[in-house]
Amino acid sequence: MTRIRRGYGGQALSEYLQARRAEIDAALAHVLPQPPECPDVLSDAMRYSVTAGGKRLRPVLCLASAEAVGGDRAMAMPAACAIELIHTYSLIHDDLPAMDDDTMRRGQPTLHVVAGEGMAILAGDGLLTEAFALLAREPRTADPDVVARKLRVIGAVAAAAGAAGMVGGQAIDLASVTPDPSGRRTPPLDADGIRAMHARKTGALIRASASSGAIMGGGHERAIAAIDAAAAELGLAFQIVDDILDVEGAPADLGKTIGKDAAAGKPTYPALYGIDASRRMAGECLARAEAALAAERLADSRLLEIGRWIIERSN
Ligand code: GRG
Repeated sequence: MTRIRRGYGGQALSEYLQARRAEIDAALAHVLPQPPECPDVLSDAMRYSVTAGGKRLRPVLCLASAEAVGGDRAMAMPAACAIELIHTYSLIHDDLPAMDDDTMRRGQPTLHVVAGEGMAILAGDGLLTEAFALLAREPRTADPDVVARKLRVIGAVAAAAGAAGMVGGQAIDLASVTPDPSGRRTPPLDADGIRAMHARKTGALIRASASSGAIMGGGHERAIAAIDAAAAELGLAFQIVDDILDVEGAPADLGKTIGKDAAAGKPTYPALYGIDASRRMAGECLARAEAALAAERLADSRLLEIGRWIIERSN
């Protein structure tokens, strides 16, 4: 039975998520490049993956962070969309035969299966680049304060998505399971190495989602730092739960193949600590996130409810 919680502002989280996802989907449809500026074939490929589904966790977190600091979520919508474009690019490239070689994602055949590898690579490249064009362009205003916030967000998102963040984490992951062309392998990752790899690969963009929302919402520095710290914990909880779902999840809920981590010999939280301890660790992340938010009187916001959803989700 679905649990209905009447949370912050009297609205259940499920209703809040539904409303935010509808806004995000409408905004995404608007920002995706279209013909004649963009070739039809590329436009179709980008749209296929962006509209294939997905929880929209990162953009929801971005908008909720703007609201948590008392800001206008419309100010954060371009950042929310840009981050979802970057996330979608990362999934497209991660699914390629040269990386995870997955044929299902978000309940649909992966882009390289329907459009070919070359087009999938280009669609990912296009989404990444469009994301930064969008961050630079919107919100359209000459207000120097908003322009300064936009520049700060561009820097934060670039750092989170790039070599020191998601791309770097993916490189560590790839090297840990694949020998290089001369057959050399990197030493297996230990528990600290795995945590650091995930902090880059999935945690950095989740953190940037929340901190960008807080920045665009006009939050003060201590609030931005508290939201950033809480999101770092939520990012780790997200990854732990992702690993658990790869063991125990239902493929129909997840919309992708499960059991691939274990089959590839990847070190995961359940493999290292067992399922029960992994669940406990995810709960501890949420408690630390709550402490970080409470210190700045931000615990009474949607952010903690979103944290609970991250832990309780089935997809
Ligand atoms: C290719 C540069 C590059 C990076 C890829 C994020 C990533 C790095 C790979 C994804 C592989 C993966 C399944 C990681 C586990 C965590 C994760 C990002 C899951 C997918 O995110 P969700 O669950 O997906 O938010 P939806 O579809 O709901 O948006």
